[in-house]
Amino acid sequence: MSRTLTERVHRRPRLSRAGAAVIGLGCLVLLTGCSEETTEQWKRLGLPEAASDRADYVHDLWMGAWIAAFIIGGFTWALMGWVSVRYRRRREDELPAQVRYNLPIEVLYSIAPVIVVVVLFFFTVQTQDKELAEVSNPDHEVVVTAQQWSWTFNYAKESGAGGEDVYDTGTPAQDPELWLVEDETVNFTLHSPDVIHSFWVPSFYFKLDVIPGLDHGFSMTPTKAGTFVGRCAELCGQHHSRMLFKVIVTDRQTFDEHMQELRDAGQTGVLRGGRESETVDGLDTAAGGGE
Ligand SMILES: [Cu+2]
Repeated sequence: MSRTLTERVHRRPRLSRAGAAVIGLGCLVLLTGCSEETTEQWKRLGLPEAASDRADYVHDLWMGAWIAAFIIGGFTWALMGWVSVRYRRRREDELPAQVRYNLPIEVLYSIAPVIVVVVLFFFTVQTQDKELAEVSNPDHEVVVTAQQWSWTFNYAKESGAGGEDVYDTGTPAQDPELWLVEDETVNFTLHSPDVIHSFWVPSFYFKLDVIPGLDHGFSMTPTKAGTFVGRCAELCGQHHSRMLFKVIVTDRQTFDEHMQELRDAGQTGVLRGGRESETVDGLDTAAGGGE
């Protein structure tokens, strides 16, 4: 003898008290763990606080993509929910009408994703063009060398005594610092002597691969003073995770003082990372290979 739907519903186990307590506790932890900073980050749907003049473009693309995803997702879930309720099996011994090959629905299924991709592609290309717009006469020229497994920064407009670059370099044990001036334009050229790395400062909302044999770059203006985290975003070898650097955005005078410190320390000339890729200070391991 078959059971009725009502009987089955009544036999379902209810949410246990222990289960409810765990969920309640989880919600409490989540809510109390939200500092103002975290709340603000939630409002940006996970983006960090912006520190570059180009950040707005990516912010808008990011938010737009999520809004589109929520609308499409909400519509799809609502449709699935409605269909499940509206066309559910109402009686144990009766199957709902089984329909297949609905041409208009098939066409909709095929065209809708293409439209979504085309719209996202259009806005992505627009954003990319604005992001990569070069500044013709930047205040700073920085050649960024990514080498296994650290970074070298050549300040090409800060001539030392011999008219050469001023540079700073790091090791996996000591993160190098990239100094910039707030509200002054900078043009980055990215260079790699070994494998593909990726130059990423999350607060700038920008990331660009550093490819051997291809010295390309981008321009931007830091808009917020402070210290920011930079890292390599391309798995580039054994110590990839230690390819960190600090970005220090400051005022012009402090920047000039720092450049003088580098000159005084003898850090002038062009350094493109070849030397560092042969020796890795601070690591108890033979260096040179990234495979
Ligand atoms: Cu790397």
